[in-house]
Amino acid sequence: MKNNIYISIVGHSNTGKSSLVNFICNNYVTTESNKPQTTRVNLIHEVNYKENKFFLYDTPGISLKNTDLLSSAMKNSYIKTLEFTNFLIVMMDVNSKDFQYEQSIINLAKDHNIVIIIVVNKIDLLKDKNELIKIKNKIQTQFAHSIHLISVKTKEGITELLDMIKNSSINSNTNNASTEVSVAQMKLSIQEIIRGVINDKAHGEVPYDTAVYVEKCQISKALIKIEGIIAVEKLNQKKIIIGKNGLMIKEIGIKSRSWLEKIYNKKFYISLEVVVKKNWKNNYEFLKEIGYID
Ligand SMILES: Nc1nc2c(ncn2[C@@H]2O[C@H](COP(=O)(O)OP(=O)(O)OP(=O)(O)O)[C@@H](O)[C@H]2O)c(=O)[nH]1
Ligand SMILES: [Mg+2]
Repeated sequence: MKNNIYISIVGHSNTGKSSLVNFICNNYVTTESNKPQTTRVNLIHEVNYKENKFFLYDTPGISLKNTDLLSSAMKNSYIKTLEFTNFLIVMMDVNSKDFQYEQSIINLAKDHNIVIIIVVNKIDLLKDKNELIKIKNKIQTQFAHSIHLISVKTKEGITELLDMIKNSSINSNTNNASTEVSVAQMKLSIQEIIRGVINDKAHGEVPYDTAVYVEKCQISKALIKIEGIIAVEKLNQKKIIIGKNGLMIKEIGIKSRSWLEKIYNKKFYISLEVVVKKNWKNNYEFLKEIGYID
């Protein structure tokens, strides 16, 4: 029987959490970009790894820049995963200097039965490899947990990390959460995948001002039918997303369909409508509907 292992990945924005999850899933399942605050909601990904089933939770990282309701909901959303996760990957990058936020996460996790692993990403950025040992020693003075150095870019250290999780999972309690990825979770993932495609295509403030809401999701054996809304803040953003003669929105639909079909291994039918929804980031009801707030 397969062992179900829950792994939650937390840490500052831009440290590479989604990149790591992407790499592990070997799919384009999470939104990745240079813009911080890309991930807005906890997203679950299911992967088989050497006789185990890993449930990976990609969580939003904090960035102190924004003060809207959406940002404050994002700031704490990782806490929900502490209830049932077996492993907590606290992600930082080689240039991290202040560990206060990471310490506060670990303090919260202490009350739960969770194995904590500090993962330092982006070691490829170091020109002098002798620096690695110094960095590891410095971080080790701050934390009593094991520290793993990785680079998602060059793939260094990732197999070792996954093997370590697999090997130490034998004694962990793995029966806390449901083993089914729910329709609600699936809707969230679909929303974020479509948002990822928009991020790739649009620039400037459009990605941050855009939300995707799956209004209807009909699942049958071979087909998933999606009716979605793309909400933006301003009329000119709506025009950008629709594009000249509707070309952009068409491309967004095609690209999203191709990712989704690859990930879920089913046919997708997607219809998208763009609406201007002013100040949606502070609209409690809308954030709730979209799944950004419980
Ligand atoms: N050089 C280098 N860049 C990386 C590495 N891993 C990720 N990145 C880059 O770091 C940036 C942020 O990566 P994300 O995976 O979106 O970061 P995140 O932690 O999910 O960010 P939030 O969702 O905002 O919390 C992207 O531009 C990645 O390409 C790495 O190993 N080396
Ligand atoms: Mg992310």
